[in-house]
Amino acid sequence: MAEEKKAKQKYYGPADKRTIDPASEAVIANRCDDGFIDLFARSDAMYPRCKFGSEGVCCRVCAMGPCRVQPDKPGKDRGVCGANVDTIVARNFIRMVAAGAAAHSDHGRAVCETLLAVAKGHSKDYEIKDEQKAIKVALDMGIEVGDRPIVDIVKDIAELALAQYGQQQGEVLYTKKAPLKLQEKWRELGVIPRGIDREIVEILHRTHMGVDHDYEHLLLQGARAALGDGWGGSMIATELQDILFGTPEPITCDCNLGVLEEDKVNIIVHGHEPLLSEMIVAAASSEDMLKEAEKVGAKGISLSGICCTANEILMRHGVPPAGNFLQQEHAIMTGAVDAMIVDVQCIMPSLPEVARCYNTKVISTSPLAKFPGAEHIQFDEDDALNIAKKIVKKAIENFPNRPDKVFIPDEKEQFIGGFSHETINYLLGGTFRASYRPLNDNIINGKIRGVAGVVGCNNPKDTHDWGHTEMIKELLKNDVLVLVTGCTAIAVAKQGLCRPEAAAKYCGPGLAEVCETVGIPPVLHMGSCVDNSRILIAATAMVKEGGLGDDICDLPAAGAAPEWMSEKAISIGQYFVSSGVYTMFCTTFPFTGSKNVMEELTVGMEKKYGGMWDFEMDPVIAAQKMIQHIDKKRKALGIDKARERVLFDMEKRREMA
Ligand code: CUV
Ligand code: SF4
Repeated sequence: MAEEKKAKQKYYGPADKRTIDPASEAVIANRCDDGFIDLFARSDAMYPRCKFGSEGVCCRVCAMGPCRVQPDKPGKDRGVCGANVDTIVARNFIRMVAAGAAAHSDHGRAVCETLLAVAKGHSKDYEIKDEQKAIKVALDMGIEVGDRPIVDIVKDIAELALAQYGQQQGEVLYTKKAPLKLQEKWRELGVIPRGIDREIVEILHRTHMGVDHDYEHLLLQGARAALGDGWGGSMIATELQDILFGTPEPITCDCNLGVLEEDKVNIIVHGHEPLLSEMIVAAASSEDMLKEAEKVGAKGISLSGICCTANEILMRHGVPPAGNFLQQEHAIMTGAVDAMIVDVQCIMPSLPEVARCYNTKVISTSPLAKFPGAEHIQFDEDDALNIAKKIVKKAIENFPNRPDKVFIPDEKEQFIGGFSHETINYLLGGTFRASYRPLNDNIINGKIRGVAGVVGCNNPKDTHDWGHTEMIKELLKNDVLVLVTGCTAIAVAKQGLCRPEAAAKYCGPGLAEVCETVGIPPVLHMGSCVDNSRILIAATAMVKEGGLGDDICDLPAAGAAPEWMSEKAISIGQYFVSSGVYTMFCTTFPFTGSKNVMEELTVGMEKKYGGMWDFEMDPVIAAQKMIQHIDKKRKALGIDKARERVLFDMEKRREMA
């Protein structure tokens, strides 16, 4: 093991383990040695990692560089153009925001276009599944409802949502959903996004050689583009997907590689946009496809997912996730996958090569994304079901080509997913008087200490899933209710934390009591990465319910991404911070090379937005810092005493027992 990794190993997890997931561990042990190098080995091969890159002080914005700047070495403390570390780190930071916001927002755009086509009667295979949600969204957007036909309302929604992308002036519509006090802060700072695309483009302009060099000014633009993601592109994606595919409700499901079935055609969808995966769900359960499967000797078709597309179809159909980000190769390495269907984001280009050893077909589908070695069948919303069937048929035809060595691990774990903002509201308050009151009351009386949103990816520098699990267990033990999305959600669902029984096993007494009374797990799976917007809405609902201050930054709440890797995570982190959330990142933080930028991301941003970034390698210490922040907020609200009383009462009860 490289020296650098050795030095950091205690923060990355148990040194002898690649993963804490027994399913992945078994697959790795059993893997084909046919000349490909698995992702953990590839990660190790990258040590020592470039120190300049790791700290964010390498600039390759223009061809006078690359400039690797060393602030303490006179003569080397600036790039050729004179840019110092502050400028370079801030530029690198907001370029990550731009890429992340672009990815989420493009996802939202595709949803708008499909919804518009449905309203115009073009995309015959989709329908408006949730009319109630459509009406709610219309009201939010200020679109007239009256007794207009639903398709007309939906057409207006789709058009207005699409217009948010190209809007040049004014304010992105959904920012008006935020607490008033927060909107005021944003307005004063000039960070309300004018249009979703415009802010992303402006980042690229401002970070071009020789434009904006003031790190604080650059970071403000980063915040503006990130808000255009969280309260723009991502929120549009979530809200319009609910109209198109239904608002999620709690649903019980299995997850992990054990969901693959040896005697069935196994199809995995991997990527992000549910437009395709929804149709694959329909195609895979259609009569004609099942007949085709029978013809090749299969006992049916088994569909599962990887990454956020898994979360999308889990939330709405109970299709099981086969794994999270770091399991994409492992799924293929079982030899049991007949086709992996991919669209965009978080898909490793290694897949076709791994797939060759196991006769798996990798099929790319997005007009944006091709993978050397994969077959490309382009998806088209206007002929969605036919194309989905064509793709499913490819998987069926591949079933007889299974390799000799098929190895499906036994592990699968049951969990509950599907906690949209709407269902949390109903679960807590009841169908007739949906409300966050009981949640707020339980926070005020101290049974629940606070709420944490833990989200994000896996990173092979870490022992797979270890950071998520350690952090969340620490939070639960301290009575913090946890909301999860993305690969975190799949990680801890596999660990058994997303089932009601976890309350008694892992939670402090207060949180356990509340979860048991309501019948919910202590970790609520809220969906995919774009569904982090559901967390913003839930936080706003808590503020509006009353008793916990009048802004998101007053809430005893925190956010985290313990095993992050993608640029989307930086965009998410920034819109959380700019919305007032204390946001903790672990594993790595490639901005530490500038003291001033680090100061601005923490102290500076807390002054501006009430939320701040923090970075801590150790996930347990990170959790403790989140708890400290929650306690600080409880104290400011004057509800810290209530909690002491609760603890005292528990102690008394124990004494009596
Ligand atoms: Ni969009 S962004 S690895 S799939 S959470 Fe998973 Fe989530 Fe990160 Fe990617
Ligand atoms: Fe170097 Fe400046 Fe060009 Fe960056 S923009 S590569 S610091 S000369």
